[in-house]
Formats: sequence, C-alpha cells, structure tokens
Amino acid sequence: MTAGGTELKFPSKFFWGCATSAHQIEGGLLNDWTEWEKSPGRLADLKEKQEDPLDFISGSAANSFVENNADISCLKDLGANAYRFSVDWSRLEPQEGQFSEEALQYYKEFVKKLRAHRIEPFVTLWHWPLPLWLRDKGGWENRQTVAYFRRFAGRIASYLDEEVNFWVTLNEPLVYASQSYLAGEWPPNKKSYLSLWRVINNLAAGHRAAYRALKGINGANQVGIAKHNIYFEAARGAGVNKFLKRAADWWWNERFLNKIKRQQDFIGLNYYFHNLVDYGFGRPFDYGKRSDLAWGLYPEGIYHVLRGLQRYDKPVYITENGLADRGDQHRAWYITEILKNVHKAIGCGVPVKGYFHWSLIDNFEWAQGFRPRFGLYEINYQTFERRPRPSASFYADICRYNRI
Ligand code: IFM
Repeated sequence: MTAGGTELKFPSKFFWGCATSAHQIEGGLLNDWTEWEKSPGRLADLKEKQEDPLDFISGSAANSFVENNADISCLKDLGANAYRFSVDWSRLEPQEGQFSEEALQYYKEFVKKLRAHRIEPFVTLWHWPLPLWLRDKGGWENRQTVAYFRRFAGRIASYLDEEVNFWVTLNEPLVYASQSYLAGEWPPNKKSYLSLWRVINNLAAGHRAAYRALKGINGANQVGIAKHNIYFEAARGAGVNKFLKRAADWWWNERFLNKIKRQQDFIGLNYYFHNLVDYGFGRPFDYGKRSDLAWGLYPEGIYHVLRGLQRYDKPVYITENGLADRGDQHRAWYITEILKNVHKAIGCGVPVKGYFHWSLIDNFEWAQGFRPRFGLYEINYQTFERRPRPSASFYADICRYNRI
C-alpha cells in the first residue's frame, strides 16, 4: 500500500527476486581480485589510509559457497520467485581449458535446489573477477578473451541447460572498464584511454559470441546483460546542458547496448544513480536522503532511465537496485518509491518483467570492502548467521502479493 493509500498491482508472472555475485558472497576463491586484495600496493594504500586490511580482503565473504542452503531459506522467507547470482569463472575453469567437474556439479545442484523451491535462476556468467591464467594473458584487453569467454559460456550453458532459462552474460561492462582501465582503482589498475576502448570493444564482442553460443545450445535461452544506466538530468535553461546530457546518455547509457542490440533478448537494468548536468556533470543536488556510501537516493530517476530503454523494444528486468543502509533507515522507503516509478513506467508501456533487489545479504563491496551493508539480511561475519533486517519482511509482502 502506498502512502496515499492506493494499491499498485504489478503484472501477473512478474519476477520478484534478489541479486548477488559470486566474489561478493561465496568465499574461498582464487582470482585476480583475491590476488589484488592482498597485493603489496593495495596493502600499502590501506595502511596509508589507516584501514584494517581484513575489512578489504574478501576471504570467506558471506561463506555462501558453504551456506547456500541458508541463502535459499532467505529467498523462501521473502517469497521470492527468482534469484540472480553469478558463477565464478576461476572456480569453474581454474586452468586454461580445464573445467572443474566439482564446480560444475556444485552449480548444477544449486540451480536444481532453486527450481525445487520454485525460484527461477537468472545466471550471470561474468561479474568481474578473472581466473589467474586469463589475467596473465591480459584479460579483456586481449582479443583472444572473446574466444575464451565463448568457450566458457558454452560449457556452462550446456551443463546447466535443463535448469536455466535466463542468462546474463556480463555485469555492468562500462563500470568495470572505467574503474579498471580509466580510474585505475580496480585491478589491473590502468589509466589508459586506449585500454578502455579495447576492453569495451572486447566485452561487446564477448557478449555477442556468448549470445550465439547460448542460443546454439538452446534457442529458447533468454540472454542479455546487466547494464548500469544513470539518469542524467539537464538543468533547465541552457542548450549546453541538453547537449551534455545527450552526450552522456549516448556514451554511458546507450553505446554499449547499441553495439549488442541484435544479440539480446532482454535488457537487464542496474539502477543506482542520478546525475545533475549543469555546465558539467554531478552538480550539487539536494537529495534529502543518502545511503551509507553517501550516494544520493533518487528513485524518480529509474522512471526516466526505463523510458530511455523503450527504444530497444525488449522486455526489461531490473537486475539490480538497492542501497548501502546498515541501520535499515531508508531501505523500505527506497524500495517503495522505486517501485512506484517502475509501476509508472509500466503504465507508459515499458515492458518491465521483474525486479531484483541488491542485495539478498550483506556482501563484499569490492574496493570498499565489507563496511557497506546492502543486504535485506544482515550477515554476522563471525558466525555467518543471516538475520533479516526489518525491510526484509516489508519486501516479502511485496513479493507475496505482487503489489505495493
Ligand atoms: O555491489 C555492486 C555490484 O557488484 C554491481 N552493481 C552495484 C553494486 C553496488 O555497488
């Protein structure tokens, strides 16, 4: 029920779920990120900032590789009918061309368990970390990685084919490329426009190759990416702001999707940010509420971003949306306001078919480590107990009754 007392119903067969990724929750991994987290350069950087390295080393994470039944119980308690999670490339193909039967079996059993609980798996094939052998070959800077990714996608999809219908090949390719190859903040810490350009092109080619592999295995597979789009809002009054907004929309929101537009069955949208354009980007704006990461909470933005996706004429799944909010002060409010705007977009003809909250449980937030708490369920990192925050039961009502 919204504040005004009106009930907003969502379309039938709507997917209500949560999203996570392997590196952020599984624990016990060995990949380019786990190596970087413990590298001398990274440790020196943390020392300088007087940070405890243990807060920034993924280690056992939420121990989900062991505790996956506990995660499924959380999903059950929420009444979720879908779960987006990722498989980890380094676990599945620890050596070049050698796939781990044990890891394949593990993920197969996991998706079977989800299905037994009537939870539709949305499998992300790549959510950022790389196996060490592939890092040593230059990762996504190397054109050969397109072929490695096609082989990886084909192998996993033929193994899980009977249980999985929805595949997300890549998570937020532009976020990865710009953090790792332009800002230099994530491994491999480069700052090069040429590398950025190459990586984006290779990621797009990787998606197209994986798309063809997945469709070749089963034409009914539904394949897309999870795209991080931002609402760029032009301040009123100046043509230059409209021009800058258009340029940003093209570069950040549209260009990658345009590159793969013939190879996607749906669009996955990850929505987190609004950006005011006023003779420059990210101009001061009074958000009223902010997350623990000081991200301005702007739920209206998702409506505009969804309208922008209408041009692609494809089903849309909101593959991520959420906030770091340890004290659970804003989460229920934010979910409600986001969903009001999603409902409004549906009313305007945007074919939104599902919503995945980021995140099911607290997890390892990349370079920001364990402090930001995105979970509907709080993790006790000593015992790995999962405990619902109050907003979990709020979201459960939405999942159960298909309405706000
Ligand atoms: O935790 C990340 C996730 O891995 C990708 N999308 C944004 C989330 C919050 O920063």
